[in-house]
Amino acid sequence: MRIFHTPDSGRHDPEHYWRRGTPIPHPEQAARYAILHDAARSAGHDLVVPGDHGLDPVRAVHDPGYVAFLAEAWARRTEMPGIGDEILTGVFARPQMHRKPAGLLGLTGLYMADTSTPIRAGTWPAVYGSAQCAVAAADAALAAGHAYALCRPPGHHAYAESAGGFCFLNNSAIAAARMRAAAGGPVAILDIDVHHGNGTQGIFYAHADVLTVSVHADPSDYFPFYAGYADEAGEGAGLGFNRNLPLPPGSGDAPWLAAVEAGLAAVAACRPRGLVVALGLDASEDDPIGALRVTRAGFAAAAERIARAGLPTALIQEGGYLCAALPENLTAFLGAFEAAR
Ligand code: SP5
Ligand code: ZN
Repeated sequence: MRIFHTPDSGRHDPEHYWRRGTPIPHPEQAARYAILHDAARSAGHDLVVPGDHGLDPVRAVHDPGYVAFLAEAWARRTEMPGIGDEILTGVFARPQMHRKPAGLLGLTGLYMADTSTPIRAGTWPAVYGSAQCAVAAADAALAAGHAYALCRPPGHHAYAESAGGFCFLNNSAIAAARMRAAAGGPVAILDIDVHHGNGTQGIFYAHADVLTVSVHADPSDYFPFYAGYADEAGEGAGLGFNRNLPLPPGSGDAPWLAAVEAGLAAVAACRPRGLVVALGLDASEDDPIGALRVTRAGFAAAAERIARAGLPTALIQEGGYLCAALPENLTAFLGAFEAAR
């Protein structure tokens, strides 16, 4: 498997995450990059640092003001008196109140959905490099059938104009838009991260040419809480082109694979030119913040079914947190995918 990665992924190093009033180690740690990279290399995959395609593929899905904020925030940090190692806010714009202010603190609350996305010295290079991996994987999937982007930080909770859920730029959406433009026709995204792909859904909600399908733990009492329900089907021209398949917490391989198969049936019905898989590995039974009980064999079975769809496929890394099973689940997925092609 051709794998796109960049050492810049290690430069975003959030330390803490506020959980119920207490700072705990941030789950989306820089070590994820090294662990996934080393596992892929040991398994014999072909690791490549992508070329630079600039910001045009990013601006194809993200608001230019938001992209400029991410790119420039660290250089503007002296606007926040007393700023420490990271830019973060405790004040947030609500939907009823979203004027764009001039200052950095107000902008941070406009462009962030929660406190999980601190901007530190190396955040932008990591975020930018992660998006470039997604672009390269989309191109390679169309040229050579399939590719994997080791994206870190992840992307699927990022909307066109907001960060959240450890995500800044929506790598899966960027890959899908890139494929749609290059292939000149509809594409599909199948998101199997344990969390609903709310940012991806939001970006394409009114679009008929990107089918978005997400298999995830029921958001009734789980992140991202405010989206991911089965009755969200798209709007306007996009009505019928969003599909949510929430599962009860604790669901294991059988219901999860049945949902993946239902998702693949929806993908096949729209006859896309390409497929993006938002490949979170946090549905694992061993994941520290997961809510489902998918085994390594379950991930391999999903990979086999996805490969058999026979579409040009860009696999985009999303969540999946530090545990012994994390690298094993990646190599099981990639190995089973290749074996089934
Ligand atoms: C890309 C992705 O998977 N984002 C997930 C965002 C989840 N946000 C809620 C995290 C709750 C963290 N709880 C930490 C408990 C550690 N024992
Ligand atoms: Zn996740």
